[in-house]
Amino acid sequence: MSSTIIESIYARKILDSRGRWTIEVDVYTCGGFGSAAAPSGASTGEHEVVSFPDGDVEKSLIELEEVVIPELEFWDAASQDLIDTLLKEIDGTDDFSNIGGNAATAVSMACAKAAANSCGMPLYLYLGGSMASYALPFPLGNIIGGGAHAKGTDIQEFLAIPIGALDIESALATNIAVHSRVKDKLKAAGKLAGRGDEGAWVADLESELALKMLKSSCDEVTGETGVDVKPCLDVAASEMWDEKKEKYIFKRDGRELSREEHIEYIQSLIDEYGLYYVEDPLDENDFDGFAALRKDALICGDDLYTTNVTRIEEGIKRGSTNAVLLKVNQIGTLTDTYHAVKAAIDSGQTPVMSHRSGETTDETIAHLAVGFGCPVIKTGVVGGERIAKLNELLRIAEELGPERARMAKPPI
Ligand code: 2PG
Ligand code: MG
Repeated sequence: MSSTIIESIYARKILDSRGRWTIEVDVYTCGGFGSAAAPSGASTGEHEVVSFPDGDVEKSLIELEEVVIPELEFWDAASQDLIDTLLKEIDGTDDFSNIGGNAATAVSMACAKAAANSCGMPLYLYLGGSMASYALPFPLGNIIGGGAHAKGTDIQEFLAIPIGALDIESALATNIAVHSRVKDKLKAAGKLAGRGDEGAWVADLESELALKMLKSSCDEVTGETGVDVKPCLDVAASEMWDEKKEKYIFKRDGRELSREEHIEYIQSLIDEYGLYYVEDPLDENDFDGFAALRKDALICGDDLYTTNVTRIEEGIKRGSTNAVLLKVNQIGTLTDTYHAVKAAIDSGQTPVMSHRSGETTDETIAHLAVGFGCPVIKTGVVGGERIAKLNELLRIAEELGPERARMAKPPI
């Protein structure tokens, strides 16, 4: 019997970094083993698949144990496409509302990991094939966090990307330096209000003042280390958009902006602060609003796309973005995530592999970023569930060796 044939599968609930339950799945094949856990979002997109049926992790577990697992025994873990199709067929809806997107995600990723392990390969190599270039992604790290993740700034994430780093070790060290420089500045200003869901600092500040602090910290660290590190934002603007008022509401700052004023404001932030990357600058249904922003920065769709090929194709057609965020549990399977990456790459968009705000110590996305050829990975700076992915990148670099472990080409 082939070594990738599934012998048994176990599903359990485990805690995520917010202390909420999620699902972990173990897959044993004749010749190997793979385990994966699904993360959870807080600022979830309207078009994402459902994480748990009726929000109930127990219901997902029952579906897994009574329906999915008995079906999958003796399937070939290497036939990812067929397994992912079967998961969708068993669920029978187009948003995984029966078995739950998190259950599907954990099964899908665990099967890939078990197949890779059975073939004696690391996951990135198994996914990428022998022709892949295996460049290391630039880590996009959350430095100040607010929005749906913490009671602080209106804008959800103020991030840094060490785009001048020549190796992954100095890339990680650069983000850490920015993270601690911002802490010093917030402390000195009496504005440090703790740490949020992703290990980012919570700042009792207006969004633009937080951005100023991030920018000056990036500039100082660049000056001291010689590694160019640039400020970035995840506006998560759907959380600010008030449908009735037709305004973007900055609650903490006490500002309300019309759609046109908001577009102008975001463009002015990009220009004034030299932003390298801006995620979800507008509401998740405003494809044309995204298109109005100049593309000399990376303009990335997260809630806009929800890792959904149909939505990505719509954005490409309308000129909405030049970057696509990828989260497996937004769409529920590894195969559909791969199709989303491919749709992005084929149309010249930059694929960005991403964590969720509620994470586990699962390290899979480090392999997905390298194996799928994503030049950027968004996965925080500190905290056990964040460094699980960052440390895996160090291990991958070590395995590739100094000759091959080079950083990706900067997307812009
Ligand atoms: C985001 C993510 C991760 P969440 O908006 O990009 O930072 O947050 O997982 O809460 O959707
Ligand atoms: Mg986002």
